[in-house]
Amino acid sequence: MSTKTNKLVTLDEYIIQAQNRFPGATGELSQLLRDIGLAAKIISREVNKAGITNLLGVDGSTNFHGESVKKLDLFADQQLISALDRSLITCMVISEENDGIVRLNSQGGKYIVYLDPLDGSSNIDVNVSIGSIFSIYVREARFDPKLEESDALQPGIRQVAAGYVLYGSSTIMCYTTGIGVSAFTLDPSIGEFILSEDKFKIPDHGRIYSINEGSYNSWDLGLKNYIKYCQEEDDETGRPYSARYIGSMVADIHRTLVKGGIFIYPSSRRYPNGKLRLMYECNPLSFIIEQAGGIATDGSTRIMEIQPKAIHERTPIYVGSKQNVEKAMEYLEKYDEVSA
Ligand code: AHM
Ligand code: MG
Repeated sequence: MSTKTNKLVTLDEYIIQAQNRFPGATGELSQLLRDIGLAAKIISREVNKAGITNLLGVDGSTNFHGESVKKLDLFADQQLISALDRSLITCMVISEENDGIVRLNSQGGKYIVYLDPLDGSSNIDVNVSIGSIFSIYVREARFDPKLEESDALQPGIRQVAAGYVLYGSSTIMCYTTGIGVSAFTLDPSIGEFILSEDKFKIPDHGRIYSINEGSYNSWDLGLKNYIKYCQEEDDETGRPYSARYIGSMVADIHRTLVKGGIFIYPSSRRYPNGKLRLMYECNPLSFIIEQAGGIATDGSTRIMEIQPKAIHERTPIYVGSKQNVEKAMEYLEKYDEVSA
């Protein structure tokens, strides 16, 4: 259940009110969140008119992961990075679209920001929801002039804020600074994000499972049996559960947050370490889900406690409502023992 609000509060007002609750706050994190909010509005505008302005489709190049780059991916990347560069409080950005770290003009800036500028980009051409994801850390060696990639290799529990923007039937920005989750819906008529949910809570149990079942044959036995469990009939737990899979992690996580259930991207033959990226997909969305009362694990370790070794590393993920994820873990453990 979430708390509905009646009073109209904009994202900027909300961020400033939240900052005022902490007398020592410098306002830098608030500024950073407002910068992301502004970039999100610009990206949302382009997403909505992409078909008209010919931003749909590939730009002809491939990014360093070997994936074809969509024009909107590049646009979103540029918008977010230049918004963060403008206010001179972020020293570096790590983005799915860039191989190494991106050093910004303020090398002494306090924050390190991870970005997936446009997640789910294979859905762009078919007019299905896509999203942007961000994850924010403080640079620990702040006064060391040498900015290194290793400065960014911090576990998810050190995130000071994280969130996503979902470009769906409406544009929603959802973020946490570690004291609950708030969501804002963009009102295009006034160009403002308006607070729509405060203290977002994920249901403890949901009746939806979300996974790409095309890889079924290469899953571990525990996962195969858990999915079979989801499909069995049982009135008490409301099974069979419904299967829903959009193929945009932001959209699948947003639905999971609202309706409950479980989202899984496991390891498979094609993706032995899972497909999704630890630092700019799994950590930020796990932070949101945990702050809403849910769980996120790689199958044995809490996602946010994984010590990263590389900025673009991947991880399997099981995330969502507490009861659903716990049940999935029971199956993984049970069949792990059997095969041991
Ligand atoms: P992307 O960042 O290149 O768009 O890839 C990530 C996306 C996620 O949004 C989504 O959960 C996943 O890839 C879907 O992958 P698949 O098509 O293998 O199910
Ligand atoms: Mg992505």
